[in-house]
Amino acid sequence: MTDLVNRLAATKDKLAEDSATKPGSSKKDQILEQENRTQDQEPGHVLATPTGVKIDHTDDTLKAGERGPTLMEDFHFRYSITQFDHERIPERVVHARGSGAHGYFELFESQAEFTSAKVLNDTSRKTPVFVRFSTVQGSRGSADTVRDVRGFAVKFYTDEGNWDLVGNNIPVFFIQDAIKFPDLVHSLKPEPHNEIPQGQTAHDNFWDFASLMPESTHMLMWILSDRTIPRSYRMMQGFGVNTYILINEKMERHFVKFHWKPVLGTHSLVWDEAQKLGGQDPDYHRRDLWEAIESGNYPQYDFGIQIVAEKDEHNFDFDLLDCTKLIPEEQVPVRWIGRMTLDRNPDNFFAETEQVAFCTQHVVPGIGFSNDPMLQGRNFSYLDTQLNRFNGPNFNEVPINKPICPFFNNLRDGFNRQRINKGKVNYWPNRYVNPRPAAEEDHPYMHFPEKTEGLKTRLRAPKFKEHYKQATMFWNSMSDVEKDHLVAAARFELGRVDDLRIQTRQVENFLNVDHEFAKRVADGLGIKIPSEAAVQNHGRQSPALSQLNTVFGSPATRKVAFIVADGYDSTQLLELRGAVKAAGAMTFIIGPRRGKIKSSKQMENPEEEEPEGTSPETSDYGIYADFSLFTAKSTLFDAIIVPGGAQSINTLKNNGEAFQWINEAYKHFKTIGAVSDGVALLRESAIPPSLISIDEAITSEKGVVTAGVYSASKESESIVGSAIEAVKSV
Ligand code: HDD
Repeated sequence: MTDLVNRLAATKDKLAEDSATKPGSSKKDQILEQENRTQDQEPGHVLATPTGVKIDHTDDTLKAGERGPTLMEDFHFRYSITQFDHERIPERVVHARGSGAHGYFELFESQAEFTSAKVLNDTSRKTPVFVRFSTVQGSRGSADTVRDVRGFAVKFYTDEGNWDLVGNNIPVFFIQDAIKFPDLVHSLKPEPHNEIPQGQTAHDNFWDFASLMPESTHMLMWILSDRTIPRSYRMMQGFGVNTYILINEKMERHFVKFHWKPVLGTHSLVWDEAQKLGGQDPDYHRRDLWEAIESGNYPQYDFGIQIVAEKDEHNFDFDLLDCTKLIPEEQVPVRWIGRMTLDRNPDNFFAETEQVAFCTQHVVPGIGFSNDPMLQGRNFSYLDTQLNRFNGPNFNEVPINKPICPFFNNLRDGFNRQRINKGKVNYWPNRYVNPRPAAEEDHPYMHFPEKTEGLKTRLRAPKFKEHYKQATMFWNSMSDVEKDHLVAAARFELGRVDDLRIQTRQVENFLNVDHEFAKRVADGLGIKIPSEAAVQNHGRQSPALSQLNTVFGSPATRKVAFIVADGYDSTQLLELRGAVKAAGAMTFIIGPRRGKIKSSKQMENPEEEEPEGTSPETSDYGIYADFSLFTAKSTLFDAIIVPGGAQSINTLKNNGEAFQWINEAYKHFKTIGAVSDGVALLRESAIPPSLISIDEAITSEKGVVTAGVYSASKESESIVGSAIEAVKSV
């Protein structure tokens, strides 16, 4: 890892130099620029119809007299309404709710040994990418923070064609064979009779199906873990899930699993927080991604591969073709070989994020498919679904989907064809020998010439039939707090199931994972289970599965809220805020109202005018609140800090919202800092008094940091420590 960081630093300058000439975001931009990208907001444009006819009046329809009927002749009106009536395309049948970003991929270590794909063997390239993160269950307008799998789909615009890596933030899947996908999705979507519930799997149909499908057990453990309530799209892992293959120049094959790992670490919300955020800010993840990129805090993910040589294919106690299983990292380490940076927000949500069309079958020479029956089925489904979404096969011509490399073929026409093919022939062979089939030096796509034979059958291979060992390994690998969360999630999900038969069957399935787990879930549901375990826990663990083994200790991009009212101590606020900012966190001022909050200095000398030109960043007269205690809640922040100032604290003591902020932040394991009089406010909150010291700075286990006596620098260090704690506590 350190190696990777060093190499990153070394290549950073080089990449900056190269970006003007090498393929990179700029290349995709140039192509998009040539397409129909318009700067609608630039001054000087004249209103016109889609046929280019200028229009001088757009506020009234054309009528026969002031009070007369509207005339069919009004083509401007008809174009306006027709376009509007047709604005929507069908939302995705799953993963309808999503957010996208542009960026680039850099490779640090050539993988030529395994693959002929230039994107994975030429370290001088900087490949443009577009990423779409999503939830699965909810519709396009559903909330971001629901308990759900997150999609992590990446389109690489390589010089050898587009490569789509369509993954999730969980490395395994519910089912083993694509033929079960429609059943799975029907079961998890809102129920068919009343379209309830939205954005949740906590309902009878999902658990009915899941409890009848033991192969889903491993995935269910992940679903019930904190993975399904990520803190941010910037703080979640990504996995290709299916086993793919890499093919090298010698036409040798290796099996491969793809990984993404966020540089900021893998972090989650707590359930109560996630539920509240669903109402307080349904766009929580979308906004977080957008704002991070706008403020230059570009999300980054390391890219890794797990490689299995063909000769080792059968050396595992699971089948490599079974996507309900992962390859434990302790068995086959992940080789971290590159990094993706997301550095640009889309200009237009519909044109880019909505119209981006991912297909697992979009691979480039050197990358191929294993016989994983899910992957094979997906290769059919994604093209089919895009045909439905785009009303035909020309979706690859939409700017966001268009390859950046030149390409020619005899595919023609169809709805909304953009390309104007010149020339007399549209078939092969033809008298112009054009476009000719690629020669070897053109590096064409070669399907791996795998020998296959067998009887036609609907049977599954023997190792596919074992469903519990890895579910047990997942449970064993969780820390105590993660186990608590998992049990609570199971109690919640199954607790929303009305049919006792379903609850019972699912708990009986959990008995195959671990007796203690099943018992704890059963206790929460009031279900009896055998006192003895039917199946012995094998005790195996994979430490890489626990989120406690992720990156901690960096407050970078974390959101810290300062709560103040008129009469706050500006010296304390400015020092603390400066220290928190310097540590890389983002700071926000929260007051009883928006607008200017006056400092104690200004309150004491109300007549004294603030000198002209004083920066709001440094003013000791007052500060502007970004939110009021009413318009935002502690759920939106990672840590809160209460500076002193007698009058400010007295006002806050009479404000119920202020206590809600503090109490909820405490309940959600967030860091809470207070200095001088601020400590008195905490004393009246629900935080146990034993965690609050009025004398000196302490950092308690629960992340409450207080300093009753404020002396600059010493305490601000502790408070910055508290911001760092904020990262640790979520
Ligand atoms: Fe899928 C969308 C990920 C199994 C059929 N899937 C979709 C998206 C992601 C995944 C991230 C959203 C892409 C975007 O942002 O536009 N899907 C997965 C993973 C799977 C998986 C990781 C398990 C290995 N999917 C899967 C199966 C099938 C599909 C087995 C069908 C046989 N998936 C689709 C789809 C979607 C889709 C219906 C809906 C919209 C779209 O494709 O473009 O075709």
